[in-house]
Amino acid sequence: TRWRASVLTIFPEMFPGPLGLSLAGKALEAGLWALDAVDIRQFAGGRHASVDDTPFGGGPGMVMRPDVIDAALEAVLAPGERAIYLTPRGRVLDQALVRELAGRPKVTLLCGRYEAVDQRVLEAREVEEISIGDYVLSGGEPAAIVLIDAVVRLLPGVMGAPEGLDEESFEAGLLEYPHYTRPAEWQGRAVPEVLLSGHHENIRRWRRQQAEEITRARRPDLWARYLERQTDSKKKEA
Ligand code: 6GU
Repeated sequence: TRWRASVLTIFPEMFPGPLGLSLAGKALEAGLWALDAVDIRQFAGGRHASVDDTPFGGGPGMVMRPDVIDAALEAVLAPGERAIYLTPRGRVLDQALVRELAGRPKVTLLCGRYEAVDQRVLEAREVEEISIGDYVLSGGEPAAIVLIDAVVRLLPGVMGAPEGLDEESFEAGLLEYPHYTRPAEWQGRAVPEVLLSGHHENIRRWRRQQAEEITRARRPDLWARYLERQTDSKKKEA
């Protein structure tokens, strides 16, 4: 096993969920990664003891108790290890962060339910915070599944042949070029000529142009970063 995810949650039944199927599921069965879902309730002390309580200062929702979360983290973290709390307040996940997480031997993901986790345990345990984007989920579990899926597809042996130098993919900082399969004409729509030409250099150039055009039109933010990267690598060559 090259990589492990430990997930702290009050809904351990949500795991592996979709991660048990398809690419991630096959890799899980093959032992290329490992998953444990740990029920936070185990650490609540007593059958009816609760994981959450009302917020000091009033207001809606509930807050996860620091003592319960601390006991759960104490049980799963090796000395010196840190946990990741999934929250819209966190650093927004991108492919660079996914690569970094894939390079670690393990991640411990804390999923909050209710509104929040008591701030003191986040500080005392120096918990990292990661968000999967600017919208609000009802809990961290779907975010944990997204993060794990993004990491697992990068693990050695999971995707089959790695995509060359990833020239035409998101790894290069571009959106995907358009794809086509049979039939060559469908509902009066033809596949672009160049793709039927067998001219691999022209095909590569066409795909790159398409990827650049789509990125420029749809994601000016990615396009600006891509142009910067191109200029940087030209500078290094010189
Ligand atoms: Cl990581 N958690 C929750 N609850 N909502 C989110 C999120 C995480 N990322 C975006 N929205």
